[in-house]
Amino acid sequence: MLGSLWALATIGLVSVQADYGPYIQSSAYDEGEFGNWPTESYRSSALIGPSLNYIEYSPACNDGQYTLIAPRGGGVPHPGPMIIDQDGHLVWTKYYPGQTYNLNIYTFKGQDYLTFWAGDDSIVGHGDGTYYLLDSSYQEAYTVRGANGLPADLHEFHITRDETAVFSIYEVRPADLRSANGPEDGWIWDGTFQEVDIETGDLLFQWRASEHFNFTDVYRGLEGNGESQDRPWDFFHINSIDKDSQGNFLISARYTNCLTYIDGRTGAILWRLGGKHNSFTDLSAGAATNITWQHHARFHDNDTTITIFDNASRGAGAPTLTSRGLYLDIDPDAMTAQVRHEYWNPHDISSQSQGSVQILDSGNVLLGYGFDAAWTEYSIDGEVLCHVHFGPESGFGDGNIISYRVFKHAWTGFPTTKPDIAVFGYEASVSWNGATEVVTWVLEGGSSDMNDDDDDDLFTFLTALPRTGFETVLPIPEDTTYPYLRILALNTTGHTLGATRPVKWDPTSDEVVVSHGDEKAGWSVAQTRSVVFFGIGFVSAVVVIACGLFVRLRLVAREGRGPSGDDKERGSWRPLDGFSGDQDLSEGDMSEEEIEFSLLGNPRLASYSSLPGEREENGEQK
Ligand SMILES: *[C@@H]1O[C@H](CO)[C@@H](O)[C@H](O)[C@H]1NC(C)=O
Ligand SMILES: *[C@@H]1O[C@H](CO)[C@@H](O)[C@H](O)[C@H]1NC(C)=O
Ligand SMILES: *[C@@H]1O[C@H](CO)[C@@H](O)[C@H](O)[C@H]1NC(C)=O
Ligand SMILES: *[C@@H]1O[C@H](CO)[C@@H](O)[C@H](O)[C@H]1NC(C)=O
Ligand SMILES: CC(=O)N[C@H]1CO[C@H](CO)[C@@H](O)[C@@H]1O
Repeated sequence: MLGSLWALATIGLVSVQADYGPYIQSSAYDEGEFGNWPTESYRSSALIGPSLNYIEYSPACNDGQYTLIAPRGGGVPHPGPMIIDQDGHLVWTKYYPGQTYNLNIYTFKGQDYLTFWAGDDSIVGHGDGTYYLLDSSYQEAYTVRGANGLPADLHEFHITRDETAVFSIYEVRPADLRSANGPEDGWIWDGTFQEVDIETGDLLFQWRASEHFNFTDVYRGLEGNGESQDRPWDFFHINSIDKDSQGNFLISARYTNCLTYIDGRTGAILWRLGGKHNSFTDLSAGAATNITWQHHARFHDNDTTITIFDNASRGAGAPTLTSRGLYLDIDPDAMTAQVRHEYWNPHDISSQSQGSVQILDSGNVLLGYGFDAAWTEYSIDGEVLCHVHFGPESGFGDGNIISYRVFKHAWTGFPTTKPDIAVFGYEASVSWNGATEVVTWVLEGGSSDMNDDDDDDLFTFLTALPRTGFETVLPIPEDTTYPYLRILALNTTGHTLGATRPVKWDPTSDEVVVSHGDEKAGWSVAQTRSVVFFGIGFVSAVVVIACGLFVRLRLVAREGRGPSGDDKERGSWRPLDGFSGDQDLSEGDMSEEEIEFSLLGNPRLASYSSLPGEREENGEQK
C-alpha cells in the first residue's frame, strides 16, 4: 500500500497544480507578449485568475497573508475584488456590475470583513456606488451608501477605531468662483466626507471642503470647467480620510498637495502638511512636506506618524519623477515633520494617480502603485523585498489593468457554495472559490449520483492529494470502475469542509463533465463526515501528503529544473536564483527523469477547455 501511495504521490505532485503559477523576471511578460492583462484560466471554474510576474522576491514576504487587489481597466472584461495567495494564485474573486475599487479587510465588531466599493466610476474620475462588507462566507453582511442621498464615492471607505465608517463624496454644488477667475454663479464638485454608523446608516459627521478651503489654495485651475452644472470644477479631489484617537480627521486631497487635519466637532482646519499653507517645519529639508498629488494618508504609532503614497502625478504629459512611499514623524506640539523612512522603487515607477501604503502585520511595508499594475513589499527601512507586476510594464500608464490600492491581510474564507469539479479522461480537476482552509482533496467513487437522503458511506476513497494553487488536478486511478466521482475538501485536521456534486464519469467520453458548486440544485454536503472518513481515507491522505511534501522538497532542492510544456516561461514556484523566466532551458539540459516530470506537469489548460462537446452537468453555468 505504501508503495502505491508513494507512486501516486509522485505522479500527483507533478500534475497536482493546474494553475501555471507566476512568471519569474519575465521580460516577455513585461513587453506585453502575453497580452494587456495576462491571466490564468481553469478547467473547473469559469473565473479568471491573475498571472503575476515576480521581478524581485524574498522569503521575507512569506507571512501567510493574502494580497488584495481589484483589477479593472481596458484589459479587464469582468472587474471585481480579488484575493491572491502568497504564491501568486487566485483564492477568490467575484464579478460585480460596474467597477470595483479599494478591496481591503477590516475587523468590525470582532469579525473580519472584506470591504470594497462597487459602482459607476465613469463620472470624471470619481464615483457613485455602494460600499460592501462581506463576511467570511462571502455573504453581504452590510452595505453602506451616502447619507442624505449623497453619492458614495470610490476613493475612500475606512472603518475607524470607533467602528464607524468614513468615506468620500463628490457633490455637485453652486459656488462663487471669482477668486479662481471663474463665474460668480459657478459649479464645483465639492470635496465632502461623511462618517456614518455602519449598522444604521445614520450620519454622524459631515465635512465640505468649500466651507473651509479657499479656491486659491489649490494647484488645479478651472481647465474649462465650473461654468455649468454639468461641468463642475473638481478643485479639491478628496482621496483619503482617517480618524485619530482624539476624534479628529486627517484627509488627503489631490489638488491641494497637502494633508489636512480637521477638528472632529467643529470641522475647523487644525493644521495642514504640505501645500500652500503648510503648518510644519520640515526637519528633512523639504522632503517631508513637498508631497504632490498624494494619496492614502494614514496615522500610525498612536497618531505620531503618518504614511502617504506621494505622487500620483497628474499625467498631463509623461510624469518624470518617481513615486515614493513616505513614513513621517509628526510632532503637533513643536509643529515639526520629519522623514522617518522613504520607499523608493529601483524600477522608477511614476504613478499618475491612485496608490497606497500599508504597514503590514509583519512590519514590512506594502506599496500599491495605483495606475501602474505593480506592488512592492519593502522592509521597514525601505529595502525592496518583493516586487510584483500584475500587468506588463510596457502597459504602465495605459490603464489596461490597474488596482486603485493594494493591501495584504490574513483572511479565512468558508464559501457557502460547493467546490467546482471538471472530469475528463483520467483527470479530475477541482477548485473552490474563496475556500482558504482546504489542504487536501480526496477523490471518491460511487455507484450512483446520490440524492439528499443518501448515505455518504456509498462513496469509496480513490486517491487524495494536497491542494496547491487555485485548481488541483487529481489523477483518476486506472483501475477505477465507479461510474460516479466526487471530490471532498479536507482541512488540516482531516475534517470535511465540503464536497463537489457527484459527476458521471466515462473515461472513453470525449466530453468534459463540469459541475459548478454555486448552483442551487443537488444534495447538500454533510459537514460531519470526518469520523467515517477517518477510518477509510484520512490516514492514507496523511501518508500521501507526507510523501508529496518529501518529493516536493527534493524538487525544490534540485538546481535549475526546467519549465514544462511548450511554455518555457512558466513552471512551478522556485527561488529567483534557481531560475529566471527568460533563461532558455532546453530539454537537452534535462535528465530523462526531469523530462518525464515536465511532461506530466502543467497540463495545457487551454487545449483541455477547448475540447469539442464540452457540456455542463446539473444545469447551466452561472
Ligand atoms: C481664505 O482667504 C482669506 C482671505 O485671504 C483668509 O483670511 C483665510 O484665512 C483663508 N482661509 C483659508 C482656510 O486658508
Ligand atoms: C521631494 O523631496 C524628495 C527627497 O528630497 C525628492 O526626491 C523629490 O524629488 C521632491 N519632490 C518634489 C516634488 O520636489
Ligand atoms: C497616545 O497619545 C495620547 C496623547 O496624544 C496619550 O495620552 C496616550 O498616552 C498615548 N498612548 C500610548 C499608548 O502611548
Ligand atoms: C477543521 O474543520 C472542523 C470542522 O469545521 C473544525 O472543527 C476544525 O477546527 C478545523 N480544523 C482546523 C485546524 O481549523
Ligand atoms: C514627489 C514627486 O515626484 N512629485 C511629482 C509628481 O508628479 C507631478 C506631476 O508630474 C510632479 O510635478 C511632482 O514633482
